Amino acid sequence: MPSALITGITGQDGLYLAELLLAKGYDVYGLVRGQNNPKRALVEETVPGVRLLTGDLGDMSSLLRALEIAQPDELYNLGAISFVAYSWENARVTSEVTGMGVLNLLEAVRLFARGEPSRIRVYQASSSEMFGKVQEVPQRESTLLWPRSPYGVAKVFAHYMTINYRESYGMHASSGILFNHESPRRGPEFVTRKISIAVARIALGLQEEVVLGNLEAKRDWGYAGDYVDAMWRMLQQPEADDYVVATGQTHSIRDLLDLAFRAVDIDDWTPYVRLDPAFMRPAEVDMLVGDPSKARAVLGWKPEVDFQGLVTLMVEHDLEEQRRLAGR
Ligand code: NAP
Ligand code: F7E
Repeated sequence: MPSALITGITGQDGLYLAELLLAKGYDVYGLVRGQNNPKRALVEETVPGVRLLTGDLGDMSSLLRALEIAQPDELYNLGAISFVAYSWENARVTSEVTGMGVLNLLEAVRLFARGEPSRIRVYQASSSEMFGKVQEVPQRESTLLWPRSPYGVAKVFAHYMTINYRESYGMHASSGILFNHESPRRGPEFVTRKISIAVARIALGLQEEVVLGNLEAKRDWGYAGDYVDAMWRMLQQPEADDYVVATGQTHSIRDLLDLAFRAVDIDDWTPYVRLDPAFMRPAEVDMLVGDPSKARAVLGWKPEVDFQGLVTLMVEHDLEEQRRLAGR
């Protein structure tokens, strides 16, 4: 039975990936940080087959200990400070976790693998935020990186460090350059889930408006359940490599609002949306759209859920959840 270790198990992707690997018969270990992490219970409830280990990307000895216990064939590094807006206010800690944390992990694998560096296959969660001020449309693996936030800069560092460990030590380390992917498990700070929760609550009469920032930005949004499958496929390849994972379609926040409100039969959302500059970013990534043709050709991967399906899925989930929370 292959063994896999997932960092970031308490996050959106960690849960979907754990479900996928358990269904494939893996022994799955998950790294949880903190002495009393409130999300631990959610992981235990959602994926009870996962064995949880304590550790932090900032603490290399905890990573070495996790490797010792899990003896993984595959290591998925999903752990990060991942909220772009937060990264300006907390640039140093974002750089330490999202950037230097990856160096800690690669170094831990190199030391642990003792002269056999390709024995553990490594996945690094790179991001479309690395393209930032885009130099090419659509963005592909070879597009010049131009990050626009401390988060994006930290991800670029981690991305090139992953490539460097592959080239320097022969590690089987792959980077998935994933474009935005969402789900009912998305944190409520991200715009898709903020909107799906607000729309559900507005439809149920529990909330009057949603307060947002820039409605013009465009993202290539896919479904997280589809994207974790691409991560697994990358680690099944004989050679490690980097892949863009995206739908190839882009939509604005306005398009997202259209679909989300339409899902609760509201055609004109303008009375329910207020703009506040507090949600604008010091530098914006205006337009992202990925070219996933390499992932399709080499990995045989393609997304199953389209944008409309994704938004409907999220709003329907939040209608049910908000009804339950309101005791209806
Ligand atoms: P997420 O929900 O924010 O999860 C992030 C995970 O990282 C959480 O489990 C968090 O644990 C963990 N973490 C934070 N600080 C840590 C530390 N010091 N040591 C160990 N773990 C730590 O993110 P996601 O959406 O699942 O994304 C997974 C990965 O893909 C992240 O690296 C993200 O940057 C990247 N990514 C995401 C997207 C996307 O659209 N979702 C796109 C491209 C790349 P706590 O629960 O303890 O905070
Ligand atoms: O913002 C705009 C905001 O926070 C999307 C992370 O998973 O994907 C994610 O990063 C857009 C931006 O995600 C609000 O200005 C408007 O243009 O949902 P988001 P993100 O920044 O794209 C990438 C690929 C990652 O790697 C990251 O880890 O929406 N926007 N009004 C807003 N955004 C938020 N959060 N809140 C608003 O009120």
